[in-house]
Parts: sequence; C-alpha cells; structure tokens
Amino acid sequence: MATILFVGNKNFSSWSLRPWLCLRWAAIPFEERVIRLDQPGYGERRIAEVLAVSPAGTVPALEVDGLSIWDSLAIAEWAAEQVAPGVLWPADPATRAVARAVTAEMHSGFAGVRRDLPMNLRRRCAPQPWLPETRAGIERIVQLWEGLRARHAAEGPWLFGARSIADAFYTPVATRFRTYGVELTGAAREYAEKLLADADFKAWEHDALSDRSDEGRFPGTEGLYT
Ligand SMILES: N[C@@H](CCC(=O)N[C@@H](CS)C(=O)NCC(=O)O)C(=O)O
Repeated sequence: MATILFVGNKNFSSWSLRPWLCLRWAAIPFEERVIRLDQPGYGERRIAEVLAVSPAGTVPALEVDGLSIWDSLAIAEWAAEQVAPGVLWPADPATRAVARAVTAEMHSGFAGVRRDLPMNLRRRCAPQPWLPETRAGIERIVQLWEGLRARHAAEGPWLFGARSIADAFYTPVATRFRTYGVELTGAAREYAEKLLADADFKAWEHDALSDRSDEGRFPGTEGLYT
C-alpha cells in the first residue's frame, strides 16, 4: 500500500505538522513529500502542485492507494483506524469523546491565535499586547491544558494521560507560544515543554530549521502559513 503525505513548508505549515505527528506516533509507514507553498496561487488555494493532490487546494493531503484525504483531522482519524484502540485516541469512550471535542476546538476555532501567532519555528519575538479575541483564545487554551492535565496527571504526561491526536493538534500551539513569548506557568508550561521535547516533533523541527530557502520570499509575512 502506497501511503504518501503531502505537507507544506515545515517551518510554517502547522496544519501539515498535526497529521504528520499522528502518522509517526502510530508508526504507520509513509512517504513524505513537501510541496513549497511560496508559489503563485498561495492564499487562494490555487497552487497547481497542491491542486494536483488535494481538491481543496490545501495541504496536508494523504494519498492512500489513489484515494486522497485532504484535511488534517480526517487524516488523523484515518490513522487512528489503522491502529489498535488506545494508540491515537483514548480507549475509554467518555475520555475519547472529550479528546475529540478538544481536538475539534483547535481544528475549527482559535481564529485570533491562528491569525496573530502564525506558526514560525525559526522565529522568536518579545511578548506583545494581544487583541482581546486573541488573548481570550490564549487564555482558553491555557485553561484547557491545565484542567486536562490536572484530571489525567496520574495516567501520564499528555493531555489525556497517554499520547493522543489531541496532543498532535496542540503541538503547533506550543510552538506559537514559544515563538511569540507567551509566558506559561505550572502544568501548562510543563505540558508545552513535553510537546516541544517529543522526538518526532524534534525531527520535524530539525528539517524546518535546516531549510531556510523560503526565508524572505514573503517580506514582512514571516508567519504567512498558519
Ligand atoms: N482545514 C484544513 C486547512 C489546511 C490549510 O489551510 N493548509 C494551508 C497551509 S498550512 C494551505 O494549504 N494553504 C494553501 C493556500 O492558501 O493556497 C486542514 O485541516 O487540513
């Protein structure tokens, strides 16, 4: 079975990072192909190379034996179905339902955080005053992390004790907080550090830091891709 994950520039593409982590954590073999997003058509979902593999014109997209799955959460769900229960979603149905809600909240929400703190692994900024919507999003994420860590502390260091898709979806957030100097304390800080220390995340980050060829191609918009 040929399984190919198409991802965007690793420094910027937070949507690509999420399912890439899920496939790695599930130990599903896959070939990775980077499609540069600094090309004509970006921002309009009209990049020809992307449209060739993703009808929505966005990455990530997973190709499995000719089938295209063109959304990060759909790819994560596909991955969860390839492995034993408990590997990518919590095995307990009630915990799994909450994990899905937490993941969906990231997938469809936090517009202010996504707009004002775009993922940019190479960048470090001084803390700045956020717009109310953005500040509320940051506070909601911190509250969510603290609440879940308090509830699942005895079961392991991840949001729901054992590692899950929810952690993959919040890994880009941990990088954004680091990039933009969002100060964390206590359980939220420990959790963010855990995400950033993950070996697979480190491998992705290494690639992002090694290839600086997309730098300066979008003057003033270093964090263009969210
Ligand atoms: N809902 C989609 C969003 C994917 C997305 O917006 N990807 C961005 C890059 S991170 C993209 O491909 N943009 C192409 C464009 O705007 O032309 C998902 O979860 O996969």
